[in-house]
Amino acid sequence: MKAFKDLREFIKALEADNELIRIPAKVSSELEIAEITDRISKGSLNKNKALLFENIENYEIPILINSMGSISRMQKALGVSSLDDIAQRIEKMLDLKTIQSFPSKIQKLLEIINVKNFLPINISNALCQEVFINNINEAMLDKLPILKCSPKDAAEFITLPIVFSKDPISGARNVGMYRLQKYNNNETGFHVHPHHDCFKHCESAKSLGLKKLEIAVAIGCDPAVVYSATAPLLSGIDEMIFAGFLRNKAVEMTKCKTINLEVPANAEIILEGYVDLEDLREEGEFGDHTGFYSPKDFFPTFKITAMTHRKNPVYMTTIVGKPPQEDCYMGKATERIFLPLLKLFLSEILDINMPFEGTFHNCIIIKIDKLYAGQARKVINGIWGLGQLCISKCVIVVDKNVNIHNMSELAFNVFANVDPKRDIIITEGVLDILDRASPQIGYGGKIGIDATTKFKEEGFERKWSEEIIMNEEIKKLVDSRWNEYFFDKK
Ligand SMILES: Cc1cc2nc3c(=O)[nH]c(=O)nc-3n(C[C@H](O)[C@H](O)[C@H](O)COP(=O)(O)O)c2cc1C
Ligand SMILES: [Mn+2]
Repeated sequence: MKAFKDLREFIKALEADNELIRIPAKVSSELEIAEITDRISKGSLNKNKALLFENIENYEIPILINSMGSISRMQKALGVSSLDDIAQRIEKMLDLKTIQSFPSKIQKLLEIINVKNFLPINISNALCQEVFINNINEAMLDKLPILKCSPKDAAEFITLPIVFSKDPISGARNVGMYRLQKYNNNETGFHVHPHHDCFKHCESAKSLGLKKLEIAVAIGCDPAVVYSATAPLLSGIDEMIFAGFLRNKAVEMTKCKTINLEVPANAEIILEGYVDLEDLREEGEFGDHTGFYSPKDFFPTFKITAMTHRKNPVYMTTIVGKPPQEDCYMGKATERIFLPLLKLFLSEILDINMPFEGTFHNCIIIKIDKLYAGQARKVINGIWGLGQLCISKCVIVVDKNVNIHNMSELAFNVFANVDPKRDIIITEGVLDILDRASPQIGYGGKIGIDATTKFKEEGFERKWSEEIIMNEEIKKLVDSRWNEYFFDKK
């Protein structure tokens, strides 16, 4: 693939492929843009396109939104013609078939991830520092057309921030995406979930007796960098190396002006500052990607000490609300890209599908090559213990003959194959903190559904009745004569 140098090259590519609409009409960043984008995301006018709002009421900076909000734009963002291409690249590198032992696979994985070519390169004279503001009395956040997405949102939220931090103990970098609620010109909320990596950095800082954790936030980067901040990498793996791997070219970084962190050199906007770990403030409500408002809660405060940006920056953002919206397609990319890594841990998995309606953590459908009794249960329990998948609420496992991307075929198989008394696992454990139904935040009931063929050892003594499948030669015959039956009639 050809790596995009920056967001502007991506915008040009989208425009060249008729994937972007410019909107010169004056619009408000308060709800109006959210409503327009939501309609476009959901296919209004049959035009799900990236939108570039050029004229925002009260602001000079334009807004790019929905730029990765379809499968084709997500593929373009990552420079592939199919999201499975990246999985195949990973699979080939992992050489899963020839390396048999699990430790050697992990060793190989680490080698790949540390490949020299993908290590970020540090440069000076970075474009992201063309303009430098280090006086909090000058406009910083007040310059940015930050969106209010839903009517009951507590304030405006930066929804696509790429947050850089280093573990104060190990020095390892992490890059994650954690929303920022604007409190004023230079302060925001810092909404990082406890199971995410920057939370661990905050905890390391506290354990050293520190009251602050330096962070830098980039807004608007080349899309591989933006996507990498959302990818569920193993803790300790640098997302910028992963971005380098995705774009097949190292990410250029530069030292921040006022803090000890590096940021992507070609970013549109950079916020430099620190999380005040002792200044906890109310954050939320916020209309979340679940389709519901997440309640208020207390989070530490991000205090901005300096801001840098390119001349004429573009503010890249997204809306978060009822699916399908842009984040669904970022999630689909993750589903496809991470499949080979999932297979490292649970090798019987052939494919997975996290339908948009399940907003990722609520429903995961898995197809396996079942060879022995209890294997579906092994996979269900495995998923509940694996990385960010541990928050999955409902896990459904089916046999290898089912197309799990066809919901009708899936439902047919699940309804037909399940004996509710025998095949349902109900347990409790970790859930997404955004789950609206769990009795406690982040903890509650979970369900596993084993819709695979049942074996004797699983208590099924009868013969498993055979599915009706037409002979291939008859299908071919009817295919070839189809027009004769129906269209040659006078
Ligand atoms: C648009 C968008 C918004 C997100 N907002 C948050 C957030 O506010 N807090 C959070 O902890 N995770 C949020 N996430 C999920 C994390 O970015 C994601 O799980 C990432 O892998 C975390 O990286 P980490 O494991 O390095 O912490 C968001 C993801 C997307 C795509
Ligand atoms: Mn991480």
